Amino acid sequence: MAAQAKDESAAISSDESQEQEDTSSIITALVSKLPTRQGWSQSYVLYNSYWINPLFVHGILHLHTTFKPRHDDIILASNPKCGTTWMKALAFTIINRSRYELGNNDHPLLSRHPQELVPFMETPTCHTNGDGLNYLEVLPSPRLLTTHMPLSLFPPQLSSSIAANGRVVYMCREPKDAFVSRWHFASKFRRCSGEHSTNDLESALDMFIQGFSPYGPFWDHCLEYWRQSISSPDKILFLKYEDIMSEPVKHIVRLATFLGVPFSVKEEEDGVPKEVVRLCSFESLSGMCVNQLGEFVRLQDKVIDKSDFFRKGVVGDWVNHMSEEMGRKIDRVMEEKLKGSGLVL
Ligand code: PAP
Repeated sequence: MAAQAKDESAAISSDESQEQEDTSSIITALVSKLPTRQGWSQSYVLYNSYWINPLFVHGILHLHTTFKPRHDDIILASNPKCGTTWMKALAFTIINRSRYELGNNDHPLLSRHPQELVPFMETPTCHTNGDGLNYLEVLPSPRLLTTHMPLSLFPPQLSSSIAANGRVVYMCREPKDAFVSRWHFASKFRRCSGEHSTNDLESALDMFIQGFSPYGPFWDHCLEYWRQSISSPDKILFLKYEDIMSEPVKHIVRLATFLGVPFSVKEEEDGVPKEVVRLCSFESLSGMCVNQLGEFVRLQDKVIDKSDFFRKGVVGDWVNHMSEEMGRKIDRVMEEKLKGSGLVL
């Protein structure tokens, strides 16, 4: 009996891996036909009106076919360089505060980079060692998941689940600061071979205002989430990097309430929200050894130092890199694109 069950399970898993390979070949063929453009140290394809690295498009389409949402999933979404690392640390700490007490030496933030604590949903399948979406399935509930996908690219099964009972937190940032942050990050990307290549700031600016940036156009990405947050405020919380910076405790309290784990009166009296803010601050995280040493290999052959997710962490740093006229170029395009939406960035 045991031998028969083993044979059957081997046959099923071989069927499954054949199916996975077939899906993968279909996706690869589809992605190879998309318009391609080089920039930001990588190549991008235009998929559903968004410029996305082809490996991430692969990851997104894979999610469409195999992702199994759970009713209590929490999705942390953002345009790249808008404060994802910060949001990962905050949401993780808030959700797990009864399991991992703040101030304890074994708090996971002390031993793992926030990027590792909360997985990225559209991780290319080439990074999952042939394990498909197992890295998401093994997570305990409620799962905290991050994505840079625009809302319109969410797998339909995830959209239905969110419409029923899910929660999405969207982190937005002033575009000039997000642009400068991305430009620095792209210049840090290097191949395993050590080769560097990046665009100068002026050319990067031209690309950005044409809508060609990673997961861009930047404005369409923000607008999709903004509109949905207005129509379904109980499902989508729209946060701005600058607002959290200026009134962190107020927004952390709001975030905890939205996530379904509000701070009790006692916790507020004991200063727990303040302690969350402190632990997850730029100064605190960037000073930890775990975030200063080591590197991540991304997108097959690109390497990025763990410390590169912590550069300056301030509001308005764009003035140190761009002229006023360059800044006005971004302001003008944002004003035009956001007109009438009620969203001001
Ligand atoms: P990602 O989209 O690749 O995940 P993301 O974390 O969104 O990156 O962006 C990094 C930016 O957030 C950096 O901004 P800067 O280049 O303008 O400095 C980084 O410094 C900033 N950042 C990281 N952690 C924090 C934090 N705890 N508080 C505030 N800003 C932070």
